[in-house]
Amino acid sequence: MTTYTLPDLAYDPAALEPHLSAEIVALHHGKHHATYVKGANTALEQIDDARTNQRWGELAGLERALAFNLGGHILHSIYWTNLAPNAGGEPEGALRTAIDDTFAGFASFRELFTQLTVGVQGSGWGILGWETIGGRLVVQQLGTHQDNHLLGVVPLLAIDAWEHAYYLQYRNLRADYVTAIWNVIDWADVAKRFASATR
Ligand code: MN3
Repeated sequence: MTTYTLPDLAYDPAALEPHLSAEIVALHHGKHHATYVKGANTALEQIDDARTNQRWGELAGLERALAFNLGGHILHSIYWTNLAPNAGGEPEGALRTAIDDTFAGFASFRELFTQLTVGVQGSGWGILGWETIGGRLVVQQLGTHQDNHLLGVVPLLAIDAWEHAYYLQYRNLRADYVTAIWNVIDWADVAKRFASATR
């Protein structure tokens, strides 16, 4: 059975300052993300155990736990690699063209994605993804890690809007966090994911 492990950060926790504090990055990665990794492994073990012992009544709850925890692991794995020191700016190449075509330009996309992420009700995520059936870019506003998820969408850019992602630095001002995060988005990583999704 696959055992998930917490991926290392590709940068020092302080590397995203001043946009994201070292304390937030260290806690968010080392505690929050790690908890989802553990939860995903536990849910898989428990589903296996339920199968072995035919405890079918547990399945609905275990599937919910798997979707939440594995969703959390996947999203955070993307989030950390979507961010980088000395990043920001604007996408280029085929990704830029697709964003321009789909959202009437980068500035228009940026406004949409900002409003979408700031406007998450409670805990959730803002996502730019590739919808594989229609072959188009879509944005998604996820509740927790999986509610509202559009099936078949490959996430390209995933921004965490849970309070733990910003509260220690930005308090209640989620909009200030989302505004700051544009300075550390690594468009080369997003473009790499786009190329892979559309290949
Ligand atoms: Mn988080």
